[in-house]
Amino acid sequence: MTSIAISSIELREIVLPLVRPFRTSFGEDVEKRCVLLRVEAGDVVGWGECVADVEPRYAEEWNGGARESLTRFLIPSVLAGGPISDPAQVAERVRWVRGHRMAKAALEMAVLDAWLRAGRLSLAAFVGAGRDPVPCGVSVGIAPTVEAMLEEIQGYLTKGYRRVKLKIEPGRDLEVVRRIRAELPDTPLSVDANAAYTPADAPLFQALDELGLVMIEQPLGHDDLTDHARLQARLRTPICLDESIRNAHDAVAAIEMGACRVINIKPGRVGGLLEAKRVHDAAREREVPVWIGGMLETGIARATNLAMAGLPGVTMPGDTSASDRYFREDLTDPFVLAPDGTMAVPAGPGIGVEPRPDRLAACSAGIERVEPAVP
Ligand code: NPQ
Ligand code: MG
Repeated sequence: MTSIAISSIELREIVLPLVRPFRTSFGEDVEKRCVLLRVEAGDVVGWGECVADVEPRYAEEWNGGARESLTRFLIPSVLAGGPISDPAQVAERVRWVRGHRMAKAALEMAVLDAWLRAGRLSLAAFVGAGRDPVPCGVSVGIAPTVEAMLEEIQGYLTKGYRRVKLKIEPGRDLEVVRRIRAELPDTPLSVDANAAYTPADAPLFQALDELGLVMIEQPLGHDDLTDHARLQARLRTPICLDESIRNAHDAVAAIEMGACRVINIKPGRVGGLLEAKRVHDAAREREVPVWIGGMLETGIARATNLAMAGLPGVTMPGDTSASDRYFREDLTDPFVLAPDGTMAVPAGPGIGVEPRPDRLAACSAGIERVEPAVP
């Protein structure tokens, strides 16, 4: 069995400008800023990306907090445990830390990448993801006018994207979606509210229920299941939960109480790739379709999302869009959409990609290194 001894873990912040501002019900981003990890172990290097944002809007975590929890608690705990012979050891060694799932996921990704590279195994093969290429969808931010959104959507449809997700917020919902649906009667369309509504908004969702949407994503509270169950009982359109699903236990509870009929899996949100696989397995056992979400990842975490999208229970196109949906230049070689709306799953060892040295140099800020304590 492969075993790796970690000699150092480096953190840095990556800054990538977005091709256009991305607006959701929780805020607007004009650039992507994230913590990137580099694990060195013998002659292999592993990469991990944290999906936290600059501010704790989508979730409780944020870049500054992730960095602090990694350097103070998570990395020292993993290093203190000695060599890694099984990637599950990462989650075990940081279990004493409550929460901080995005930071934990980044660390697990980096160690897993190094471990897989040492064993010459791809992430897709390791998790049992056989589908390649995978169908891809796209998420459309809130724009000032419906015309602007339609023009953006037409560009994505021309490129081949198989599903279009519209971000909604109070005041920019029913009329916007109605007009877009009228222009695109046959396009698979969904909406994502990012928890911007309350149970008092049930009439809005009943009106949206008439528009033939593939799903309504996270309409209610980020930490709620019961209100979603009550709303789902009144709708034909499946509710998809995103923010509310923090782990496989939540997924089982949500499915059993009827809070959703679809789950958006984001490995970073649930604490790592291994927990994401468990969410997938729990949903698949219960015949609930899942898809892989997106958080404007650089090519590093984009590669891992694509690998997970090849799992057998992933039966809907994800927010696994091409690099050029978000960046003029990615950190890695770009991920490119094929004309049929699919993307190839990286096949090389580990996550299958690495940052291009020139891009890493151009986009990095604040590098910091943590090494094992001398015994
Ligand atoms: C969602 N993503 O499904 C998220 C929300 C989101 C593609 O719609 C930095 C960190 C930027 C987290 C942008 C999409 C983010 C982010 C969007 C999460 O709800
Ligand atoms: Mg979402």
